[in-house]
Amino acid sequence: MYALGLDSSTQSCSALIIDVDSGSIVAEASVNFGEQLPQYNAPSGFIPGGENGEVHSDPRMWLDALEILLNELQGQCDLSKVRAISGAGQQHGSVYLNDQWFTAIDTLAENQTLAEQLAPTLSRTTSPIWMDSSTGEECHEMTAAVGGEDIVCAKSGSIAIERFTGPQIRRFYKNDPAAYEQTARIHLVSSFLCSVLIGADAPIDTGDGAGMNLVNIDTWDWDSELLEAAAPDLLDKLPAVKPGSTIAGSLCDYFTQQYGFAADVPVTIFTGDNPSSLVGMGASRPGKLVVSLGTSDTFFAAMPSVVADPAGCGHVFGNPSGGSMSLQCFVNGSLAREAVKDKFDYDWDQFTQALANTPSGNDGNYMLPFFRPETSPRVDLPAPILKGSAAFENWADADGAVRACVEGQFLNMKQRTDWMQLQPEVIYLTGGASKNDAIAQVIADIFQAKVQRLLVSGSVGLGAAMRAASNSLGCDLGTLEHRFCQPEVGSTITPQAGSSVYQAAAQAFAALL
Ligand code: ADP
Ligand code: XUL
Repeated sequence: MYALGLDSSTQSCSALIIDVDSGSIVAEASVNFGEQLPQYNAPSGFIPGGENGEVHSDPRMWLDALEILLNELQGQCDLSKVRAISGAGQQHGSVYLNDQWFTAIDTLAENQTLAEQLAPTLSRTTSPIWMDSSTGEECHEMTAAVGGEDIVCAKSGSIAIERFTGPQIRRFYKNDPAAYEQTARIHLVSSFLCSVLIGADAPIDTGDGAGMNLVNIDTWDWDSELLEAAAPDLLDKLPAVKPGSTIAGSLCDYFTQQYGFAADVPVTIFTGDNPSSLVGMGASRPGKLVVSLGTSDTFFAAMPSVVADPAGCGHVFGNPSGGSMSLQCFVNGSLAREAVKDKFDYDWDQFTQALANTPSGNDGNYMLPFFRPETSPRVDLPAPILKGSAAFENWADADGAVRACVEGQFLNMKQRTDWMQLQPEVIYLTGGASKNDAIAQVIADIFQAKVQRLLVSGSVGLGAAMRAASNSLGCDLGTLEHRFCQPEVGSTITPQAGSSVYQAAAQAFAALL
């Protein structure tokens, strides 16, 4: 039995098909928007040159990509063996549709492409995506309307954020009230594509829905005050919010006839790329955390209970396999580690050696390692702050500075994520810096937990395929994780420093902050 997982992301649309019995991946394909669909003028997946922070994409491009992708998959395997489908989309992006949408989606004809048939249903020709930062004013207005940041955060799991869909909808309503009026349905990228597959209007899941500043995380349904703060009559324009285990419908005739799928294949409701990745990394139950050490560092985990960050730095989304998940971004990440490395003209080997040359706790030398404005915590320093020996404070202790940067980053990560009330059994590391065992050791010591490197490629699509298999094929998610999400052999790092070593450092760091 095969399950198909789709991933419509910023720069590409990819898919993979898993054979749930043998635990193998039977087909994999990806369509790069910029390269394969140059007619949409989006070399990196969005239309360049947007003004005032606007970043938009053409939703027809996502539809064309889906068709190219399915064509490619059809060449790789027998699509009639696919018995379950789900998918994920880049979060926050929104698609605006008029009242023709409901009929058009139900009557897709094979002699025309999806983009051709659905173009007349767009009430806004382009879609704002997550990179759009044009809505600062609308964030302030929504926050003021409901009574402050704390209230928005407690209700929706995040303070009002520029890229989130609620403020984006408000801006559209303010700038083009007539087009807003003509809008009968607003979908996320995920629910839009799910609708297309089932040939009917699909719900939004709690994972992607929570990225809108409109869903209440206690009821997991639309919050009337937030809706009112965003735009008039918004409830009528939104689909229902449903848990990730919901079957949205079955694959419509357009796809069975065009691409050779079997009839009546169940399609699980789509989710956002980050919630899907939680599943694809094998971390969908509490106790496992994922730390991605990329340009920025990102921390996400299934949560034991639903709480919002009282400091307003983190985000709470629905967990597609039940409950909730947290996501928190640390902007300085690799950028700060590189800044220290480059300051002393070190390469990564010398950086790693510096960690080996210095003791845990760094002899009482501490750093607030923020080289650029940070979101966790929300600070904007002119330069990092150093406290310790005179040489250290004057940037004359290269190895001490390297350790202080890395220790400062993960002491900060631990303190800023305390609100999630997690008890980590294992921390899965991914991203470019995860190959550095010396950094992984600091993480293991500070969190006092085992650290393992994950061999992930395509965790978003994999998570979608696993969700489909678990919801429609009766597969146990734990068994699927065991088959598809194994950490790299020999990558386990256990804590070496005793739990007391970082107690003084944690206090000193908090005081410095
Ligand atoms: P993104 O997906 O955000 O583009 P990656 O996950 O590819 O980023 O990570 C890239 C980063 O990994 C680089 O910016 C670099 O700072 C970091 N990196 C690469 N090699 C090492 C290493 N050996 N030790 C620490 N960091 C490293
Ligand atoms: C999360 C976010 C991005 C997008 C695109 O809040 O904005 O991660 O989901 O990947």
